[in-house]
Amino acid sequence: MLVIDRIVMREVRLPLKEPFRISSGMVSERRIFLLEISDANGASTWAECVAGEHPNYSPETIDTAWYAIEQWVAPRVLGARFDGPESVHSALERDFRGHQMAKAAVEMGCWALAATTEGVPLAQRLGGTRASVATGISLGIQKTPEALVERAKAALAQGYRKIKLKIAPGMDIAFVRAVRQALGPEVHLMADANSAYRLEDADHLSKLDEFRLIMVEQPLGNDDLVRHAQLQKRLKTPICLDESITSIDRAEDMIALGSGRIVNIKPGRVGGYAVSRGIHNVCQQHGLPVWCGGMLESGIGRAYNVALASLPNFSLPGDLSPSARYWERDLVTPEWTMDADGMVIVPRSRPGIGITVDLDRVDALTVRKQLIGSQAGAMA
Ligand code: OSB
Ligand code: MG
Repeated sequence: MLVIDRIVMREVRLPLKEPFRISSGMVSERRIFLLEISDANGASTWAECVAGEHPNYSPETIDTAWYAIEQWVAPRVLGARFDGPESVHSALERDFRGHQMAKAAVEMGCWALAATTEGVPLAQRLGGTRASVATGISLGIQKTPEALVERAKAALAQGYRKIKLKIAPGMDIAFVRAVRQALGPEVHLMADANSAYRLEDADHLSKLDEFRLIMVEQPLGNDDLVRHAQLQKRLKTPICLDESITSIDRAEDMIALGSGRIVNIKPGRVGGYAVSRGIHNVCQQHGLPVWCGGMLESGIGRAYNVALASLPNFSLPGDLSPSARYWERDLVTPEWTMDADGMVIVPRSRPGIGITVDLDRVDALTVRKQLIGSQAGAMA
């Protein structure tokens, strides 16, 4: 039995070591949305909502997610009696459209809280089977191909198993060519366009085929499937969908239409773990690999992604870079690290998310805080 008694929401500001640019926007400081979710017995867990500052990746933002959790998500779960975290998703979907990242933060927190109270690691509670997960890096758009080559070489030297290059019109073919030439034919390279192209660009995008990328991620519209299917017919390079896959149904539609051959699963984008596992299973049944994407999470969100990536069909390296790739100092101890073979260890030694939150640091960085649920009166 799972009964949530209290949710504390916080916003923490964390500057990135260097600005991260994608085709649809740039971020230099992350507004990190953290939650502490507690049950009536005082057990609690930390969770993270991955929504960004601007609605340039998905329609949600940290501010809409804050409002959605306060107004609709928290009231649905507080005091409700769930037989387990498996039931939280359907309770949040009933007559409640959208707001996947807001829902996911609380739903995933419920899985972690269940793992904590049951005394098992989160990865095990989800059905994860891997002891460690392979990691790739997502490199933001750089000013010149040379600058991108420098970063890609450094990433390769660090052991990353996959190198993803952000592309946009005018910053694509020459950039990918330069990196392929510098790193050689064997390195697992891919490109992510974040919806920057149109189907009319199919001939242009087919120029990427000569670089033998392992995939091209989300070239067309953020909610498109039909045009991606047409594009896939004209590309040798497999299409991977990110933005377009927001539910199990959309993953099934992608497979039925042939809109892509790989899915980037971000649990925040799809509403949490129940749907992530569902998409994982559907893809597995159809022989399609999946991998775990990232949203520039703090070490708290990273714990949730690493646990998910330990499921068997996460067979391609995820965007699961270690703490030092993003931050001078993370919010957790120990910080997330990667070994020289690009592997991140899945925490298995203690119940729940498996890392400790540095509360002094979180307190020092908190710019807003709101308590919902029991003892709400004590906050004022
Ligand atoms: O498209 O995968 C994406 C970051 C923000 C928004 C969208 C994307 C990304 C990344 C970052 O690629 C991956 C990471 O967290 O390292
Ligand atoms: Mg992407």
